[in-house]
Amino acid sequence: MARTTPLSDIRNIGIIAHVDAGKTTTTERILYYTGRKHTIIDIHDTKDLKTSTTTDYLEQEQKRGITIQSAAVSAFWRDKKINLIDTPGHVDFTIEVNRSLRVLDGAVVVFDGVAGVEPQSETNWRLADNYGVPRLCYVNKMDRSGANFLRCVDMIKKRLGARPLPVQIPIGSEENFKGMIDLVEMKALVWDSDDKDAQWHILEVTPDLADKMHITMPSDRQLLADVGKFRTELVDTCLEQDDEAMESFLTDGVVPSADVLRRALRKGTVHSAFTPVLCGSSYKNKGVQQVLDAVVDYLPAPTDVASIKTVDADGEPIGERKCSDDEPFAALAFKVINDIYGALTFIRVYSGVLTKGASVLNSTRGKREKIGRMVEMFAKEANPVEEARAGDIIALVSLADTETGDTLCDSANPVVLERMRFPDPVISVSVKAKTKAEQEKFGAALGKMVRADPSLHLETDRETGQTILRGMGELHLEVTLDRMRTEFGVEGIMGEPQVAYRETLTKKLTEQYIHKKQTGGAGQFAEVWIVFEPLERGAGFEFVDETVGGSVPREYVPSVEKGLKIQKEDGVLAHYPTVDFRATLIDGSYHDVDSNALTFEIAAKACFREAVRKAAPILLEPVMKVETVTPGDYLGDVIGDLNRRRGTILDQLERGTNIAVVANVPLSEMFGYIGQLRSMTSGRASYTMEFSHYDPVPRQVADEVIAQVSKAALAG
Ligand SMILES: Nc1nc2c(ncn2[C@@H]2O[C@H](COP(=O)(O)OP(=O)(O)OP(=O)(O)O)[C@@H](O)[C@H]2O)c(=O)[nH]1
Ligand SMILES: [Mg+2]
Repeated sequence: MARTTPLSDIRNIGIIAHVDAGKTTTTERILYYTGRKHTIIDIHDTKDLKTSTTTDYLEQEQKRGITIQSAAVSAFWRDKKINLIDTPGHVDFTIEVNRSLRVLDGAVVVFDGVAGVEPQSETNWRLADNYGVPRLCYVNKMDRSGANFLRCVDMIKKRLGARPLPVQIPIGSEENFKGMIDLVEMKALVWDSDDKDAQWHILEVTPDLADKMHITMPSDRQLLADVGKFRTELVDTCLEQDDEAMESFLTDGVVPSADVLRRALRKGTVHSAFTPVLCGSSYKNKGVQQVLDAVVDYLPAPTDVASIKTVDADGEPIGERKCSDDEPFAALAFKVINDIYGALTFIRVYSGVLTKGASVLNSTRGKREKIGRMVEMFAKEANPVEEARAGDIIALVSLADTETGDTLCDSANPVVLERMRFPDPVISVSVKAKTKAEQEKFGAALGKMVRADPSLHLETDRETGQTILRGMGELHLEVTLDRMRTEFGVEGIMGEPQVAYRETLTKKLTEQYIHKKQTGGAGQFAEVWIVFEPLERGAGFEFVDETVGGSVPREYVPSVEKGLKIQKEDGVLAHYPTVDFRATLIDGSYHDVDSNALTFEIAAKACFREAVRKAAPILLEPVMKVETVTPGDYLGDVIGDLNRRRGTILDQLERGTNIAVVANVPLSEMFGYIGQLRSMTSGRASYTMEFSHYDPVPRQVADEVIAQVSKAALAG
């Protein structure tokens, strides 16, 4: 089979934003205007579960009116194939944005025209920076009371440190939002109805445009009066991208044509020199087709972005794979979904061609995978395909061993693609089946949920034997259990949320340990000398072998490392994992008969316990970055309350008519915050929080935590 869509005609893009900015609403319009869908469903009409938007089809998404998992759809616009992933804005589901951005070539960042840049706009923007994904900005909700385009552009500059470049300016705002001036064509596009099928009129940009459109608000009129200034900024910025156009502009005063401008905008966007900004109101059906035009005109095709890097066993880059059908096959598995019908593994093909029935290598795990059914996903609908080519995003049915982040490749040309990074879960709950009879079914379903979501971790409490589920937030854990009910038909119960504390040491010391046993038959012997030293926050664990002359035989060094790795998970203070330290094996001794892998593992474990107790261990706690948005009247109360929660106020920002208080607060102090906040502000304030970093727990608080853990252990 030959390629049907040329690579240059493909756009793999994501829609990212803070909660409620209008990503799903925009996606619905995109599917409607591209002819993929005949009715538009609005988010607030799905709560009775009788209907759903195409991408928010989970019961939990319909009921709560939020997106929980990313969903892929595809559509054609001006003969270009757009593969689009709608992502969630809620911080608890950041993993979904993370993995989508890893495999996409471009993104549309949606902003609420009233709130502007919100915490999750910032987090997602930084994620896109990390993955080097070129972006467009879309200032949505221009129809809402308080919408302000320029304020949003200014926030993009200041809070995101970006270089926004308006390619449109709005005509009017709030209930008087009429359309926009296209600064590339220098034409006004105006709608005289909110109807989804209303066509826009094209008008000349004349000085009396504001009067003709009955624009009365002074700031809206000023924006239109400044249209020349915005056009100049656009032309000047475009000229930076095109030497030839710059030359003829400077020498002969030739103003670049719209086509020349669009070419320059494409070049600058693809190289992230700037970010074009558009405006509109998806809900009122204004500006969505123009966003589609911009996606086609400015966002990269798979061949426009840097080739994917290949890495060695340590994750260090060693080469690259070009996006081409002629290269050997390589793809990255970025998402695994499990339901009663089996597993679906989403892959992005980076090079080569994959055909049904092929046998490929999972190079991450060194296992072979047989490719059975292949499908192109359209939200929850699966359409069978026979092959997939470079640049495609498809799903494979029922793979045996492939997990999120693994590479699949041609076994004759093995490579490992750059891995994905996952956020660390900071909150945990104990979970169990509602009835004893369902325990096994519950365990199996839980295993599948965890396999599908790398931001969930499962462990067994050593003391109490309880199953502990760790995740990104209370909502994340609640939704996980609720999905087990709807997707696997098994009900669970959840304990009180707990903080995922950690332990570390603060002193460097050298410890010797001799493990020796002489009981009847064969004896046991191993001696180790290990230096333990603290590392900076976030460094994790490092093991170094500095032994010389075979004092610890080479084959037993891995056993020492293994012993330390096991033991560090059970900290000396309160059984939390020990982090941010280095262990250097410097010396030891062995016995020809009595030493083996196990004796060295035992010695290493005991050495760790003895050493860390002496190395001034401390407890670390997750600290959250909290942003509380409140009307000014309650500012004092909100700040006072955050202080009582051991918070450190970092900043106060204007947010429309409200004030956003930004603070670092320990997670343990944030349980039940929403209730307190609501009653303090008569329900008028809201907040978001995300993990920031780990900090030492103050002595007195730490003593309480440790006491509680040993009490629970006794009770358990
Ligand atoms: N006034 C107005 N409301 C809008 C507009 N776009 C979306 N909304 C409303 O904003 C709410 C949130 O919209 P969604 O599309 O679910 O937002 P989202 O960004 O997908 O949200 P999450 O996926 O939960 O992060 C819904 O009630 C929409 O009807 C708009 O242009 N104007
Ligand atoms: Mg959504």
